[in-house]
Amino acid sequence: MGDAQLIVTHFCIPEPVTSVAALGEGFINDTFLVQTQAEQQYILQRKNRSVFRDIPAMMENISKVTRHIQSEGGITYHLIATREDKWYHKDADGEYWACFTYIPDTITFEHAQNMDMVRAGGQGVGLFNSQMAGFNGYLEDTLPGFHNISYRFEQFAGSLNRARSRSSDAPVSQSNASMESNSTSRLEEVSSLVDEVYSRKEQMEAFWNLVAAGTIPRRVSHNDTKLSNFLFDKDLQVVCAIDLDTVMQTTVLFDFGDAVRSYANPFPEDHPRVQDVKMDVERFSAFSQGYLSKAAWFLNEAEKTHLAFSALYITYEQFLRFLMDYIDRDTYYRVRYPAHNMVRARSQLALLKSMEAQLPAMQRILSEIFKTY
Ligand code: GN1
Ligand code: MG
Repeated sequence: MGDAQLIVTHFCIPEPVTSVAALGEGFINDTFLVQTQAEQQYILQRKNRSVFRDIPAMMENISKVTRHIQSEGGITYHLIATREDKWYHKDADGEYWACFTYIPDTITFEHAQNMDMVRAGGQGVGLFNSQMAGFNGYLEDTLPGFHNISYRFEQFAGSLNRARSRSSDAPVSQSNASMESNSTSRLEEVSSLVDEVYSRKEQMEAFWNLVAAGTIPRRVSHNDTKLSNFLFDKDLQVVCAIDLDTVMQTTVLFDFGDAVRSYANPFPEDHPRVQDVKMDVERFSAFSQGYLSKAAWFLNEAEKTHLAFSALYITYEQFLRFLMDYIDRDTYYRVRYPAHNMVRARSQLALLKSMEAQLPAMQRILSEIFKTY
């Protein structure tokens, strides 16, 4: 905390700062709320260096996107420059920090409370995609392969190999032996989940190939549109997208799909009772209505055709990533208890299975909505 108090002085905040306090529990970054003598508050964030390998490029992307939204008359946060006129401050430990305005009178949620909020969420994601549809600048690919499933398969194979070699190369020393047995049992424990990953491999690669070939066009997308990355007002209307760390030129289908993963499930992404977890068609319908009310105008035929499947793709990818991190002994996502990543993986798999069973219904709902445009 002392750190953050000192760091904040590097940014050109016009009002005198009165306090800097930790805020929320992000999976990736560390976030602080900065209060000042005036009403305006700010967010100070230590960006995660092991996730984001090129933070200056990431901040440049964020600055382009926020300026574009402002030029469209939309609401977004404003980046605060440092005294050296940069969008980030690099501290003595090599850690990167960024600062931006806090948008007042807003709330975030972990999951949707009711159907109106689901529809509003759809409008929010659609609005972000639509505001950026006319952007003709260039964004850096700051997380190469982020939603590229072929890349995730390579990572996954690496993680399985590491876990296997940890057990076969097990050194004899007592302390190491107990560590190894722990990782072997993690892999054994999830062997049926590993099979679930591979049984869908070709299908998922086929979708990615459409993106790689440009059949599904590249556009500016948020790439992390879960519910908690949007601000709501007191009437439960979406104010704007936040957490723009992952903005890149991929496909808006990833934004639609990731949001469906989060809005259409009545439970949080780590809900442990998998029998409760499902893709609720009513929620899917409300979300899609909201999304398409803002985004239908710019989607091409290929995007419309593959919209429903994008939800399966992203849910599958998330299942794979949580499972991989469990096998890797929790090196990426912050966990609250030892089995957390496995619980998350199982929960996402249950959601995926529910989507698979309802894919024809999802497609019917979307075609009905398209008819109204
Ligand atoms: C991470 O940063 P945060 O917590 O909004 C992750 C997303 C996952 C999400 C799952 C850069 O998002 O890809 O979908 O957790 N972000 C990164 O909750 O890996
Ligand atoms: Mg976030």
